[in-house]
Amino acid sequence: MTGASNLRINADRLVSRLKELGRVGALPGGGVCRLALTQEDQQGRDLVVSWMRALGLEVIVDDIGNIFGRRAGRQNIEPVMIGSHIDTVATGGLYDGCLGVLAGLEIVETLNEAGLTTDRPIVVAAFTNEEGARFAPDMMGSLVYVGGLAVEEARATQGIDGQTVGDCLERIGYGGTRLEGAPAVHAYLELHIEQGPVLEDEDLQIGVVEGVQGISWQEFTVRGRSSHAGTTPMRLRHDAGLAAAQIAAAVHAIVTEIGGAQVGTVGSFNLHPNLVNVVPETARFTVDLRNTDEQLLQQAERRLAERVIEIAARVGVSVEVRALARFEPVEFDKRLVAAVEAGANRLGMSNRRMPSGAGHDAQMLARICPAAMIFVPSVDGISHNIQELTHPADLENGANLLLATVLETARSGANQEKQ
Ligand code: HGY
Ligand code: MN
Ligand code: MN
Repeated sequence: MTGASNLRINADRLVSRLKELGRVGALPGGGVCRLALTQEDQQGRDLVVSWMRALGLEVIVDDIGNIFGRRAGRQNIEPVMIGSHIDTVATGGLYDGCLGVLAGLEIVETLNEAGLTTDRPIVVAAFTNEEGARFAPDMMGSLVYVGGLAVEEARATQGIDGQTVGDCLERIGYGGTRLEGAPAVHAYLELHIEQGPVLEDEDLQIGVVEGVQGISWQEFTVRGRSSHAGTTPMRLRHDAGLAAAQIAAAVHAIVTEIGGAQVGTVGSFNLHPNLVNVVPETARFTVDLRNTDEQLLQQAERRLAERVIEIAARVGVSVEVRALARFEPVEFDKRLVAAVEAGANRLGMSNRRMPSGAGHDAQMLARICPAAMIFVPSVDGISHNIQELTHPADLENGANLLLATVLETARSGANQEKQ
């Protein structure tokens, strides 16, 4: 394809779409709350679908609400998919997930303007409930898409507010339809903000992501006995709050002892009846453990289970554990990772190979096709925070590298040989 290698995206247009989408669910003090399958998510979905239609894409919604915008290729063969998500956590930013989807739309618009048709079709995907903050597990939509979770089970999932995925999908009008046959994707590419400090610390423009670390999400319910905070001697208490706090401290101790890439987070923590003068009857909290090494992640889970038994016996409470998500580490396709790296070098973008600390839809697509990711720097390394920021120049670099990689990957076999 002549001229394709000089093609560049329109950065102002990309930034303006990110800002426009960011106004859906905007929080008064800045940042975005567009939890999966809420009214705000519906508005965000409607906006993205309207952009897809305006770009001439064929829009398809599957039965877990995944949205696909398809641009025909010269040949009707397996497409190159560009994807991510547009749902956010409750204190989210403009870029997490949205950058990947809107960069896909920007690439389509750039190709439309240039009158370029790729050999392979191009599909831009916005997967349902990547965050998992309202409905566990995370990456739910892409996990269903690749056959890792039955759609019926996913739609029956109850969220933290008691509503089910299925009811919410129908309510927002994205119940979609079951796609015929198994998904056929030639390759999957995802542009995402790093959400960590590495690229900024090393003053690098691009992260060439080699894979995603393992994730273990568990919910603990501690049952004790509520009693009067003033009259109940310490020796007679069954304090669910005390046990939960000791388990949370044990998470930190275990993670510190394992060290290396191990991380652990107690992110949600609720007591009942949660009153100043009542010894807590129940405590419900979550533990997020992650490691690039599956054996060490299992070791962290095992050690935590042992500590829970000890603490429960000592405090005189019972503890129930529910698995919310469990994904082993994933390695991306070596050839596609090398293509991303070669593209960054060709475009003169400083880069390094690295793992992803966060979960992404790409780790699910890797189950059915070659997948790879491109990271761009996060200012102060923060995300899942209303201060989340990535500079326009970095957004532009990431989208241009994504464009170059898509153009290369969307060549059919014959043309690739001509390369
Ligand atoms: O939790 C994660 O890593 C992602 O944001 N869902
Ligand atoms: Mn994300
Ligand atoms: Mn996220």
